[in-house]
Amino acid sequence: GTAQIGVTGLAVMGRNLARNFARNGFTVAVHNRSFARTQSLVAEHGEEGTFVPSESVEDFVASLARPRKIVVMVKAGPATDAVIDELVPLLDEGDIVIDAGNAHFPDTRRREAALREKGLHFVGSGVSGGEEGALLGPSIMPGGTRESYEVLGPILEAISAKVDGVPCCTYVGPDGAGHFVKMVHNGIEYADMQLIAEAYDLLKQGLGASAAQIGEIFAQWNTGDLESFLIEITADVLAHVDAATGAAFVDIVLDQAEQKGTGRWTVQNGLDLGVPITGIAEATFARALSGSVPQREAARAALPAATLPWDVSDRDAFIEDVRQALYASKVVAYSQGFDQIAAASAEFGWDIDRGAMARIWRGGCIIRARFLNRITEAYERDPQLPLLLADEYFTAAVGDGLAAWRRIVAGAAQHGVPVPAFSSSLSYYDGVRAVTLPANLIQAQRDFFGAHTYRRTDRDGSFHTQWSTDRTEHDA
Ligand code: NBP
Repeated sequence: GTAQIGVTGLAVMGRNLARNFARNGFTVAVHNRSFARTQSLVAEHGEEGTFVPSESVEDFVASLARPRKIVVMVKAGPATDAVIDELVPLLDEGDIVIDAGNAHFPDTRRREAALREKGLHFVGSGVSGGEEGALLGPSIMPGGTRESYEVLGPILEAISAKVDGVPCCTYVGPDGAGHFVKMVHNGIEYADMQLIAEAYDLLKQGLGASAAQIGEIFAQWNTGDLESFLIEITADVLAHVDAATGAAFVDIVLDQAEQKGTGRWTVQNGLDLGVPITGIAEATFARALSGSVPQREAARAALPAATLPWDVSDRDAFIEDVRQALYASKVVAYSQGFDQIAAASAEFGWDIDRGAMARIWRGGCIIRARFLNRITEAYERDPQLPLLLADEYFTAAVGDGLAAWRRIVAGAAQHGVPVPAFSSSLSYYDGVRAVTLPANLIQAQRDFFGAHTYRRTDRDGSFHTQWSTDRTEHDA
């Protein structure tokens, strides 16, 4: 065969990826379980490049040049395993199978190990940016062997988004590293969206501003430090008018957020690794709260507000406070996400370059933003940076907004505006910078009821106090 790359699974994502390869001059072998999709792709877009359609998996595999490079873009889960099982007996040593779907990284680790035993390369690759990204240039996060990236990298980089001429695609790390990083990307996306939603709510409740007015504020913010795809689309959405009613579009959208599960995976992993990703967790729980309809109905009827007055007479100062609080909270949420990447990298031996991850997220994905350059620069200054917040740029940026951040979180609490992501980010900031935390008391309690032992501030070792008898201390 002569095709340079193959794509199997031609629903919206696979179809657009295949077109992207073809438009970039690659000869693309295309296949789908039901042949009709393959036929419609070639019929509708055949003129965009060179497609080699096959009805059977055997013909599809045979149409590819070796080492074969096959992108699997089917429904995540059992469908992915089914396709891999069908492909594997037809492949030869050194061939590369790329799962570009939204796999959970433990599945990717399992699949990579199984294919490695058979002499095949398995590349679990995060692909962000949805349908449009797949067609016009996604952010691509491939894991697997370095050897496979040498062959595959140039092809993936060619179809990826570019920012300042730099591809939004780089080798992430072994086995599940690519899908892991994609998962954290989605978790950060949850946090970023929640923070923006809280800022919107503060402006709405604090100023009584209309959706259109708030949209103008976001459009203004998009010209500064906050410049990002999510802020841009927020301004756009807020300006949109519902055709049926003439009302602001957001005002007719039901306030119950849904989720497909990557936020939950990210939070579960944060718990597994013991990394406090409070921004992502609060964002995920905030969606759950919004969807807890019986609870909200019961609470709405029964719980008093007992709010205190909140002086927002200076509108411009208030808007600037919200902006600064949003930026500071956002820095915390990203800092936590990068901590999670560092922790997983250490746990699984992935050696992930965090600065490079920020670089490939600058384009082609939902969290794309100019701000990510600052993260890349921070990790260039210190690749081992223990905390993004401790980098000089971020310390200064958050420090500048600290008073505003405190005013907003305190004001929201007084006025009864829920700001779980703003306030947990501020609490994290105060917790991580605290000289002492009340964990001394936690340890004392644990020793009291469970003989879990404690360490002392004045000498090394582990100790236990005989709480129920004479309260003498013993080495543990
Ligand atoms: P879907 O997730 O809707 O899957 C449909 C595709 O899977 C079709 O090609 C279908 O074939 C194939 N398929 C199924 Br279902 N079961 C199969 C089986 N047992 N054997 C072979 N093929 C099977 O497609 P999508 O929305 O294009 O998404 C593809 C992947 O990309 C998913 O993992 C998804 O999570 C991910 N995704 C990512 C983004 C993003 O922003 N990164 C956005 C959307 C989706 P058929 O045509 O014969 O039914």
